[in-house]
Amino acid sequence: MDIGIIGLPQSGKTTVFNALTRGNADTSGASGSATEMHLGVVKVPDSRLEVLSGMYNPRKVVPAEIKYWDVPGPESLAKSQGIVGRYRNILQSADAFLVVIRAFENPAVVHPMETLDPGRDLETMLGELTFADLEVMERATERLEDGMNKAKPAERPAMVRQLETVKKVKGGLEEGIPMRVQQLTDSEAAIVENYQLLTGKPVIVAFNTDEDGEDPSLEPLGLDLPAGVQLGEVCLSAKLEAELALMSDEEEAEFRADLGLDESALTRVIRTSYATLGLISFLTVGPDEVRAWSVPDGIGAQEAAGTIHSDFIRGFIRAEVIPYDDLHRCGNIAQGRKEGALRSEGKTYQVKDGDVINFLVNV
Ligand SMILES: Nc1nc2c(ncn2[C@@H]2O[C@H](COP(=O)(O)OP(=O)(O)OP(=O)(O)O)[C@@H](O)[C@H]2O)c(=O)[nH]1
Ligand SMILES: [Mg+2]
Repeated sequence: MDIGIIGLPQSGKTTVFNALTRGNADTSGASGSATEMHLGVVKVPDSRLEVLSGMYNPRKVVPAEIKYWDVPGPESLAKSQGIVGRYRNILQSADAFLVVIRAFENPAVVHPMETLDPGRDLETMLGELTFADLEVMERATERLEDGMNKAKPAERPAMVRQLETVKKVKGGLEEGIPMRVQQLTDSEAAIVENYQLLTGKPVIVAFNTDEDGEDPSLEPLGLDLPAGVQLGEVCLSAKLEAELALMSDEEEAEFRADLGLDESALTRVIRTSYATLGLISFLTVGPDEVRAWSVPDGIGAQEAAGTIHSDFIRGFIRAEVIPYDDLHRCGNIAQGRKEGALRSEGKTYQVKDGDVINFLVNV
């Protein structure tokens, strides 16, 4: 999963990136720092893996991973030039956006819109995503209309369907409705998928707060969001978290205890990301590896097998499933089987978070 960190200039994107990835990327604003893209891979903390590793002594333990990208926006983002060109190209391959919203006071850091106003900044960023998509749909409309004039009769019906879909989505965007909450049929959705629209991607709002003072939240901002739009939200004091992330584990634990911060920002951001994207983890165990796999909630067993290896879809026979808690209690799979906690499930079984699964496949 790839999450693009975006936000207004100087909102703290790189600091958030450092906090999440234990990184040390430059935030001084010195030459070049704001144009450099940073990539960081984060292992998703999962205490179940540690317990299972104690039970199985595997050669390796493989947590799920999230890739965070710190995507520097153009200076002009707050001055209505928008998300265009290379910046857009990078953003369209992310799976979701973490939108950093400045909520910290710091007179030394200039706000591009002068005053501190999280609601306005969030609306600006959401608006930029919508504008960027609108532009894509406008260009697509022109191209399709142009192409229709030159098309052979046999090609026309497909182009008409495409054009109708593009115009429908464009109409929605003009009303400020993100693509992901527009009512589209499956075939319409398949057509717009080709355009990799930014408003098709889930958004997690990260309020970058001061260490003290009250945490902001979405509700009291009273945003006028279109029906059905759900935003994930999380607060973090990025500067502090970035400093903690560079300490040794012991030192960090000590500081957190002193500051009364129990969970790291990373844990909270990841939990919010999973909830917002509707992701769960299933687990596989064995002497070679104990591993977590992230999949969409509601996925069927056969499709889940395909995340391990694409051949497993065709060769799927059945899945042996035991919930993590049961396996932990029973001590091993054989005992789980004896106690009836291990179930044999077919293709359409809906995988649950924490299922420990052994796929029986014919490949
Ligand atoms: N007080 C305080 N300052 C912060 C916080 N987060 C970031 N800053 C400061 O704000 C400035 C900008 O932070 P960056 O992380 O570079 O912001 P950015 O969004 O990556 O900036 P650009 O990439 O230049 O757009 C730096 O001087 C940070 O130290 C915070 O939580 N509290
Ligand atoms: Mg930056």
